[in-house]
Amino acid sequence: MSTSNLFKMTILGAPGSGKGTISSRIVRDFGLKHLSVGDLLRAQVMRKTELGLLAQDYMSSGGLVPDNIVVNLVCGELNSLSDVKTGWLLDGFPRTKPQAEALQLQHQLNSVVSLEVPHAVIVDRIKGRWVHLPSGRVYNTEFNPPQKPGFDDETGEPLIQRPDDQPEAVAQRLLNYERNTEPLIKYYKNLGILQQFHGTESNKIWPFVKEHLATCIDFKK
Ligand code: G5P
Ligand code: MG
Repeated sequence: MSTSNLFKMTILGAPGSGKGTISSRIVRDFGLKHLSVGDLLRAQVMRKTELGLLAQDYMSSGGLVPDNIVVNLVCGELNSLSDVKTGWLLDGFPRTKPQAEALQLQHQLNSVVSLEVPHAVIVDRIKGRWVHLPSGRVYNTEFNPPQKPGFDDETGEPLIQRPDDQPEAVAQRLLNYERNTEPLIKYYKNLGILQQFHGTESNKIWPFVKEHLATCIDFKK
């Protein structure tokens, strides 16, 4: 299939707004290929690649990795995708207007979903987050706890808390989001492809996201 027939979307939202949680449901119900930029970066950090060593300090302090590095990483991944049948879903990219413009030059998105969750709700959630680093699977001690506390359901491997989930880094990440989000939202509003979903619980937001995507993803492909 030529890439122009693929459904191309991104999910935006503050740190902890539920991008990963909603993405896993989109993958389950619509079969899109999921690319989480945070997961891609964490994999590079874990493997101690040149890019990982460069990104590490920005990430652990809650800062943004420079645009050119992230754009090259994402566009490289998108251009090397194979066996994608329906389309792809970016999670956490773009985060700045220059990233959005660089993406637009190579790939025109069909839909941009933005999760609008109050920051006070987010701060509480992040305290209880545990992740399985190799797969990116995310748990929460209250919302979706693992079957055995501290261990991944599928592999039985230990879960960790992300270094950037420390309160100071979370505050920095939320601040960055505030700073960058307005021009980004405006950019996609002007393109006419933005859909915003407000709420405090992923389970209540999800049916609306699903309904929206069902109207725009062509299952006949
Ligand atoms: P990431 O990894 O993309 P963030 O900060 O954008 O990190 P994050 O933290 O991964 O986003 P999320 O995916 O939006 O959050 O949220 P989630 O993991 O699904 O949910 C958060 C927690 O809440 C989980 O424990 C989940 O189980 C729980 N939860 C979900 N819904 C509910 C609910 O309804 N109720 C309750 N109680 N709990 C719920 O990026 C990391 C870093 O990488 C760099 C940056 O340094 C960034 O900080 N980076 C980039 N840098 C530059 N440009 C880019 N484009 C970059 N992308 C990443
Ligand atoms: Mg995430």
